[in-house]
Amino acid sequence: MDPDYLPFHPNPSKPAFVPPAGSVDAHCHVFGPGNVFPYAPERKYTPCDAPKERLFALRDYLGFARNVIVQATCHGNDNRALVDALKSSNGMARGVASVSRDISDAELTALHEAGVRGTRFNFVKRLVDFTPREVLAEIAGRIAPLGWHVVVYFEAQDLPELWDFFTSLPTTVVVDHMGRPDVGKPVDGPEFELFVRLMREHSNVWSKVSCPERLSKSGPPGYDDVVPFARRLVETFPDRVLWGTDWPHPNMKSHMPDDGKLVDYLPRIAPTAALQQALLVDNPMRLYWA
Ligand code: 0GY
Repeated sequence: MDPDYLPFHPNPSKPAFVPPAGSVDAHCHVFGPGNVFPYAPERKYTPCDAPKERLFALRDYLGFARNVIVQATCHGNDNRALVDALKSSNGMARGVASVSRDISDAELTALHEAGVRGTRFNFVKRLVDFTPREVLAEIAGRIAPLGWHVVVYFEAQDLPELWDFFTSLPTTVVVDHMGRPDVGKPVDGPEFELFVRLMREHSNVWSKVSCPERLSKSGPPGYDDVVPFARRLVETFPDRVLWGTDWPHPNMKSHMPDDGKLVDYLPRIAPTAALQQALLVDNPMRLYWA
């Protein structure tokens, strides 16, 4: 583990908010353990081990039923830890993998059978080396016939340059963490308006309204400055939003969130029972378990 890397919260609080029955934590990771599933040589950080058993225990403790486990960059295109977790989940987890252009059809089929339903393209420069757009377009063309979607992770200032690529993708496109807006800027200012426009004009674009702990400048426990951004998306696009804990919170340098408090943030961004049901149950079930 990197010396400045914070481990996940050892004993999160029990949330006061009770998620609706069948809720899905639609953005979380498994890391290692490194002695079984080694970290990728090209990784930009070395995390703490965050094995499947801990993830499934947290799911139960927080009142969730299912997980969507997202391949993180520290495992590169080696999806073995992810596949192992999916196969151990009794069908209660689906996955988003990272794949390279030279993956075979048989390997894609094996990932699908394990429960993978998407691939992730990461554009955050501190996390990955550059991959040419034509390579990503080729991968998107390969996974589309499987009914998979593409998850994209980028920072708000890069959206103008990425717009044409995103809008050319032939699949559903799921944006991680609202496209990482600068929440010091107005929620109705030009930067976030561009992201809202992407969703308004392209009905295949979804957003995770996750990670207040990464975006907030006001900080825990309330992450108050992120609430208007997430709530705007939940209320404007109730059928195309997802939420996840982001456990074990890789690369959090300022503080490590209490996962129970993250769950208590949910009714502030999805204030009605109908919005909570869509965000936590109906939307992820449609995308990952249909
Ligand atoms: C997240 C966020 C981060 C890391 C990764 O794949 C990754 O390594 O996504 C981050 O550092 O912001 O969603 O896990």
